[in-house]
Amino acid sequence: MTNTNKGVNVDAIVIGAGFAGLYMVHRLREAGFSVQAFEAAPDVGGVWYANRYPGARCDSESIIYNYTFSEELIQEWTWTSRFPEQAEILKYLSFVADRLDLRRSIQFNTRIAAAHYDEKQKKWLIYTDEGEKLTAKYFITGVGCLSASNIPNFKGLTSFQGQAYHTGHWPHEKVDFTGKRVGLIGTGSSGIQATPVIAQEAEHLTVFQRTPAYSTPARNYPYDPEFLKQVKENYADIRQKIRWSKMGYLHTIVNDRSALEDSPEQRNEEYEKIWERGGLGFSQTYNDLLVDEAANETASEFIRLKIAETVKDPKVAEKLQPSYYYSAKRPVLDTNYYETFNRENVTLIDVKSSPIVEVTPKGLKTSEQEHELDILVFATGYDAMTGPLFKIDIRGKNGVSLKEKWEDGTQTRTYLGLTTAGFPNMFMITGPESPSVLSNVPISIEQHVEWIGDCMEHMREQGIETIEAKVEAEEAWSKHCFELAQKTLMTKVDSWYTGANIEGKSRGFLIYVGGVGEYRKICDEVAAKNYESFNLTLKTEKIPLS
Ligand code: N01
Repeated sequence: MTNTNKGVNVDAIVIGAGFAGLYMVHRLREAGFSVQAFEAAPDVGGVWYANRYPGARCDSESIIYNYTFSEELIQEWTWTSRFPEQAEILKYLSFVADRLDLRRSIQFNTRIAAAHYDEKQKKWLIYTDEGEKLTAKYFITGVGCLSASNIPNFKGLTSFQGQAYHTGHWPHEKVDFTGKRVGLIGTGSSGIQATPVIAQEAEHLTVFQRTPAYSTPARNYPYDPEFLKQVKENYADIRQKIRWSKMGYLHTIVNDRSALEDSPEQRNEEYEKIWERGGLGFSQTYNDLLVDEAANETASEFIRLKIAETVKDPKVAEKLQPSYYYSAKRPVLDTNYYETFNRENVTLIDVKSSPIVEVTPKGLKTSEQEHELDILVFATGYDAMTGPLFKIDIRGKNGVSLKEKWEDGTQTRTYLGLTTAGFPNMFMITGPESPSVLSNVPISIEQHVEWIGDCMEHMREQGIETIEAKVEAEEAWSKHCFELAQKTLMTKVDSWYTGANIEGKSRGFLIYVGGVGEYRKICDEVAAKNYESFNLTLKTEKIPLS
């Protein structure tokens, strides 16, 4: 795990060694650029290195939750089940790092503290948290969209005498819940995956729920070898389909009509069919579930009835039923989540009606009572999209920080989610206002990495020294992103999509909802027009090209 390719002045510095950073390193090395990556963790994996909580598994199906750029990697790797668990994804990324010999370009256990653009040198000065300084022409972030964990600032937070963990920073050694009283705060994807697994082991599990989630069954199963053989034989076709799809998945809209066009009986039949199939396809049952309130209510009500049928205690069932628009927050998949509330050793506490008042040395106090706990699990999510970038002191032209630029309350943030005006030669892999987390993320990562690689090659060929988004192009993109999002129900519900989960965070909508295929087309057109929506300066003459 040592790095033998360390340089103080390289073409490109990449942050992160997850899906994004690994491919970026490979793409640039293949193109003959010198590249140095930094990773805070001791090994590759990114969020899959850190998210080791019980039950951690991806919601994207395994056969498409991988790189597609290399036929060799596709043929040499074999997934075991429909939804990959954390350990298997980590093993996959380690396999890729070995196979492509990537570790030699990555310095592990090193956090980048600051990245400052030097206008005189037209270079990025990069500072590690250990005081090391490097320079690079290009600065590329592959920091993940959901890597800056959020632990709410509860009164008495540090006073707890038991063990406390955030799902996103789970210890490597097994946490033993046997005979323990466990409290879990948060019922998003992480909390919902962890709950059934912890409940099986703990003496007692108390789930502290603020907003109930709509969860539909994952229905994981081991892959049939014959199916995998066919997948590998047909991967060129699969690759093409997912790269140009709406969300980077193989599943598409099941019924390309409004939910309201069907009779209640037909609708139930359709929902039932997709419910039985499992996976993320439920939100795709009809074409208007995310845009029409009445259509959405038919799906929401179907799930509420399923919860009511599953959970035996009607009072608990009622608390578990959400009332906002289904899928306006990130939809969740589960394995036996609702069933878990039928266990004797599981209690649900609604912290909307009895809020958490403080963390105490013995446990957690709500407005109604103190819950004594041995272990406290924070499944309280992330400062999404911008949070991981703000952890680094990134400064562009005139010393303006990214944080200052983005937190001034306006919508304008990025151009294509890849670049931002005032920060020349900086690229963000799956940055804010790109499809990122509203897609099968590795597919969006690949598209960004390839676009950035192509752009850098173009610059080298043309003798271009700097590239920087034009302000008007950025304004138009941010506006377009927000207008598209406003046509959906997603902007009408508080969630991490809108920044509402973090106290003081400016609201907006941080994801491009127009779809992976459409987005790819737009990015390709920008390149085909020789990046005319960017300000470009030539190496020698230092005059603007456009
Ligand atoms: O985080 P979340 P997550 N008091 O933000 C609650 C991806 N992911 O880690 O809804 C009490 O969804 C909060 O309540 P509320 C996926 O994209 C994928 O679960 O804000 N509760 C909520 O219930 C996912 O969407 C996978 O009212 C508080 C919970 O904490 C994203 O990561 C697996 C609180 C946070 O839920 C984030 O998921 C895991 C407070 N002060 C994650 N503050 C898979 O692919 C927050 N909460 C399977």
